[in-house]
Amino acid sequence: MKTLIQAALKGDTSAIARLISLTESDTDTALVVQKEIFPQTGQAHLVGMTGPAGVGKSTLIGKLAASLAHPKHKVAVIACDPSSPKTGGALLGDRIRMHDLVSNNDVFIRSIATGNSSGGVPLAAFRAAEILDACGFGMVIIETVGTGQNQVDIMQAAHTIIAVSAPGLGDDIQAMKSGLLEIADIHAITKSDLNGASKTLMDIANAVHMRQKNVEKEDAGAVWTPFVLSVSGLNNDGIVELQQAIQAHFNFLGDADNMQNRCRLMYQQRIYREAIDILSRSFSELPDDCLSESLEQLMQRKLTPTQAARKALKGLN
Ligand SMILES: Nc1nc2c(ncn2[C@@H]2O[C@H](COP(=O)(O)OP(=O)(O)OP(=O)(O)O)[C@@H](O)[C@H]2O)c(=O)[nH]1
Ligand SMILES: [Mg+2]
Repeated sequence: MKTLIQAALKGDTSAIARLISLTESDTDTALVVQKEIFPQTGQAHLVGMTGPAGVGKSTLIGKLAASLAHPKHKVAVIACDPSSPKTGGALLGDRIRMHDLVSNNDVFIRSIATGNSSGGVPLAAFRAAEILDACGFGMVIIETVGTGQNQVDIMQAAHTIIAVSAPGLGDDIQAMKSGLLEIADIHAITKSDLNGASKTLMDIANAVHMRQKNVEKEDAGAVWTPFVLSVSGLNNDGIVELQQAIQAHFNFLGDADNMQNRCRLMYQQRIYREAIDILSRSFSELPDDCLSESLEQLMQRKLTPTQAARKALKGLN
């Protein structure tokens, strides 16, 4: 394991890929790896890209990563994929959409199955991002499909959040409806080549403006004003402006303790996620007969379900 970690830290991409696979499925291995690599993390800019399914996230990331990556600033992409890890189909699909990247030595792409994770960003993706950060990637872009509650997940995984919208998805102000307004540092309205793109852009810009007035009233500290940009992954339009917006947000985080505050919030949630993971694993490893006594008592109405659960938790080590 030590040799593998050393190779990964030197930038060997097959060692990095292997390390991510090993930590994806095994918490004990993840812990061994974490102990070695965690002290070297904290250098990468973590960028979250979220938005409805099929909105154009992967296509945009393909263009963005291709224009940002160079030998001294390597870019990694983690696509959180709701499909089964066994099919491999989605990874292939993403690779096709990110075709500009496949032969780019300065870009690393990895798909991670969300499995039955409650949120849009599985724990394995947090761990993969950490490995990539320690292994010298200057930027790690995490793609996730945002649907309601799990949109908040991306806040815990990234410093800068890009919300992607597009015209023609059935709702003019999708961003506002789906809660993206609350979390986005940058709004990218993609498919600017399609009809209706300028209306979607205007709707979102208005919604951001309205929200910003309230935020500024409530918050006495430094306030970030979200960028609202028109882009097209297909035509490569607005990619430079998107790059500049990402850099501007990174600069904002570099000032006045903003980064520290953001990281503290991220790690607070991370501890919570790790704790839930430990608990649910320990619970699933409990032998059946461990619960049988409580189960009988519950059936006879001598124990409530909450009491039974508390008793089971006490039995965990
Ligand atoms: N016209 C147009 N089509 C686009 C653009 N960007 C992406 N598409 C198309 O939209 C479809 C979905 O693109 P993806 O990049 O896979 O979208 P996604 O948000 O990553 O999709 P999921 O990962 O499945 O949620 C594909 O058919 C793309 O070719 C664009 O800028 N203009
Ligand atoms: Mg995608």
